[in-house]
Amino acid sequence: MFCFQCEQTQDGTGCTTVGVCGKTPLVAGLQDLTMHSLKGLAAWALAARAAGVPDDAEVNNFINGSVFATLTNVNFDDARFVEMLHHADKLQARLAAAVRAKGGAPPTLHSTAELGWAASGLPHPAAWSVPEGASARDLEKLSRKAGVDLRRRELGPTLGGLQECLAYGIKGVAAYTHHAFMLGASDAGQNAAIQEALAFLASPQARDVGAVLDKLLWLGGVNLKTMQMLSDAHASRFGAPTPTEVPLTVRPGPCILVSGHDMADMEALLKATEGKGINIYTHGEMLPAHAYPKLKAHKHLAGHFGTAWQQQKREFALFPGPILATTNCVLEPPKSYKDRLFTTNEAGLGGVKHIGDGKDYGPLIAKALECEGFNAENMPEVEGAAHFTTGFGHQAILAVADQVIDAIKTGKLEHIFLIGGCDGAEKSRKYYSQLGSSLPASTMILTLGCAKYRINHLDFGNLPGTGLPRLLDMGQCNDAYGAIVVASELAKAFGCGVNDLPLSLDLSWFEQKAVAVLLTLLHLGIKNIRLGPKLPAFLTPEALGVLIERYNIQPASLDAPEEDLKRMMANK
Ligand code: FSO
Ligand code: SF4
Repeated sequence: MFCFQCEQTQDGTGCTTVGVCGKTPLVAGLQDLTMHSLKGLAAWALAARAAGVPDDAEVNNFINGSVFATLTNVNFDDARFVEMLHHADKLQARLAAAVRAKGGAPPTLHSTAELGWAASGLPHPAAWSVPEGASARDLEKLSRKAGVDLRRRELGPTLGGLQECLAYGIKGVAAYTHHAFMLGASDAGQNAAIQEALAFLASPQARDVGAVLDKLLWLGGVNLKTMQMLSDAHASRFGAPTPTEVPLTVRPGPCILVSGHDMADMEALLKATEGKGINIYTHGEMLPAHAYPKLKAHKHLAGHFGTAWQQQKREFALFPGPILATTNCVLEPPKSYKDRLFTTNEAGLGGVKHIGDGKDYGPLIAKALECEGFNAENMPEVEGAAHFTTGFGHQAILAVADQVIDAIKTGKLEHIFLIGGCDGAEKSRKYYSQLGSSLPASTMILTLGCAKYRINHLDFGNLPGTGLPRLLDMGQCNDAYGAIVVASELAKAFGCGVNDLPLSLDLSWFEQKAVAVLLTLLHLGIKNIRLGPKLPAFLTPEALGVLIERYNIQPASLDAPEEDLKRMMANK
């Protein structure tokens, strides 16, 4: 296997024997093959659209969901990928028949020589299908011909890495599009754009470094629209988030813990458990659920348990009830809680119960009633803060925009820091806690994503001379659109560009949703972004050089957060 799609990749170069995430070579191969197959399905979907075949909602959602399944820490279940590969073939045959019926043109089946992967034995993805009777192991063997490493060797590390960067950006956009779909929002243009980007990767145009760079920035624009769609979908379905203190204490009684990002599941589970005496707790990225008026109206949405995704093995083991993983980030569970874990949507783990599209939460509820639940003996001691605060979405921040603008004009507010993105297991991520805890009192901090857990237990108080809290949690990584709205509105108020605001972005990335958000920021022309803890392994020094030259992206100064602080305060 070879995979280097996330920040924690082995030795900063690539996972080759087993993933640091726990991904096996079998699953890694099946994921590579899934991506290969989806490039072909996307090419057929484009051909169908061009031929005037009506948009096929099943194809669109299947592509988005299956791409999402290959994102880091989403799905480790080989059987699910084998199913996806077969289903992709079925959908491809259906589209091909529809194109033929309309007299349309099929996708151009470029040779592997034209694509620059001559050593690959696999034909163009639009002409490839699962060989009859192939087992998961057979498919893994085949996948070696479609693997990242082979393509990179043939295309060269810079072009190969940039193509992968585009593939990872697509994974992020597809994930966000799928999240929006689960909330009832979709857009034909967005689906077509994802398919265009996938098909581009199986075209000779992708052999041109300049064309891939252009496509990366274009995809950042596509993601901006996706994130807006997702933000609107959350607000219209659950109401705009409002600032909310979320208890870290627990209530006695049966309990369910919900992780991941999917608020539609949260709402459905709250309804399904209404009046059953079961308390619902959030974990990791689900914390912002407490800020949505329609979700917090359910009195048994009781509080938050634990911290960020990488702590799940320790924290899930301590939770005396079942756990529902709605999306990333899941890890292979130890025995201590495997029988209490349930996945749904694109999340998947071999041997773990999966709640399918029918959304029957019955077995999860039965498990909650059967488990010990919280009682006087196992109530956790909460050390430090008794609550986390969340719910400062762009709507809440813009409601006090006049006060923020006044604080900047009067010098009470010198600088705003956005500390956003992902958390992760590496020790070097303490940089974000060190930076956060050393920020001067005249600064405000916006947080997004699970990176918040590096600092949200600290008491930042209010900005002196104002009633404004210094730490404003804007929500999940899925809510990054809100930060863009706030920055754009402040820039408008000051008649300047976002790069001229007293605002710095210090981003901690981990997986491919973060790649999509980064592309959006580059699309918007945002400069001087700090990125850490490590820079992407898939970008060579040459490719990084282009980003540094154009956007002054800077690696986080892990050993000297105070240096970063000084430079960021000076807008550098
Ligand atoms: Fe973080 Fe990634 Fe969203 Fe995970 S972006 S690491 S738990 O996906 O969730 O903030
Ligand atoms: Fe390694 Fe990350 Fe790929 Fe997992 S997703 S195999 S940790 S690079």
